Amino acid sequence: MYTQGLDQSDTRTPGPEEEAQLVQAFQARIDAEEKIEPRDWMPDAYRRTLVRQISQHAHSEIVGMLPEGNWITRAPSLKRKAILLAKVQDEAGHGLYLYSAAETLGTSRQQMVDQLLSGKAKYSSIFNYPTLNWADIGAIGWLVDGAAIMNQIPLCRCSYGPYSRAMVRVCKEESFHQRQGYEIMTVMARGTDAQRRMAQDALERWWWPSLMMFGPSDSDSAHTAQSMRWKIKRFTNDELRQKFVDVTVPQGHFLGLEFPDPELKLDEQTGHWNFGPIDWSEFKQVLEGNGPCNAERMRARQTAHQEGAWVRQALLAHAEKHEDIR
Ligand code: BYC
Repeated sequence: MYTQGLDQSDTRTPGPEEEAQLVQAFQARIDAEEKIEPRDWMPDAYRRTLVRQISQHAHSEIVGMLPEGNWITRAPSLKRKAILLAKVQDEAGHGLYLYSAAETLGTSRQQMVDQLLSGKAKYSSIFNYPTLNWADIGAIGWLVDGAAIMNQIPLCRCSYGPYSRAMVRVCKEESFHQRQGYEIMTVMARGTDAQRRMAQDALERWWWPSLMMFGPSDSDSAHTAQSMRWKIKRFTNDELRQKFVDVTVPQGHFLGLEFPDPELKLDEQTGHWNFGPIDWSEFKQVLEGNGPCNAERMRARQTAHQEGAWVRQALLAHAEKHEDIR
């Protein structure tokens, strides 16, 4: 649907004066809160930024299926299994809407997947941590999907139309995911001593990596300033991280859980929860491929891609046959 007519766009290169006018008119549209659509003129850097962010987002959804998929066969009841299965399928759907949104910018799915499989493209740091027990599934839903919603609700107002529209449905589903995670944590925190300890342990392991999901601090963020001007991002990384902490800490305390941060303290004057320093060296290590599960995640995606080759071939053959009949 999204790629219709993309091949008809104006490919002529404008001269410097015309380009300056185009850039000015483009920024005026952004400032007026107009949506930019696939066939509209846009600066190359805007297109590149979107392809980078949307494709990384899509890869994160797909790789994000792995840590949770690990628990589908071991969920503690049939009901939990059905819920987890539906959640993991939702993540696949999110990946597909996002790849489609990125394709409207002129990059093929094949190119994006190749970049992921060759290790050139990033995906969210959070999915390089292991899911050791069932409480981790609760912690992922509560914290990881909670952080994802905080980051993604503003993306529903992103200046690029296809991305912003894809995010509306994604956010609705993420909100269900967050609630199912918090519900698992609630049951465990109110269960036996052993279950309570599992919930506490999962919070301790997932808390800091969840804060890292929002990206480097604003002073180190390469892309935030320009992405804010283009209204791709509506808040900075630090602003969203703080919002997440403010919403999540009372939820944890309500369950009687303790956060692994001795510096966590409510500032009565601002109403914000102050928190201790993030270990950015750990974040850097994970981004460089040295997190606990980076190699395992990449291997799993490469194997899935190889083993799915026959499905892609069969679908293409079917589509060609269908074309011949028409
Ligand atoms: N992990 O200048 P910055 C989900 C990179 S899926 C890895 O601040 P930007 C879910 C960044 O890409 C959640 N890399 O960048 C799925 C950049 O590197 P490059 C995924 C990170 O783009 C299944 C460099 O660091 N959500 O929720 O302005 C189950 C400098 O950063 C990370 C999205 O993708 C990271 N955490 O801001 C459950 C949301 N952080 O590209 C849940 C869409 C930063 O120059 N993306 N980097 O090589 C965004 O909102 C923004 O891209 C970010 C980063 C806030 C993530």
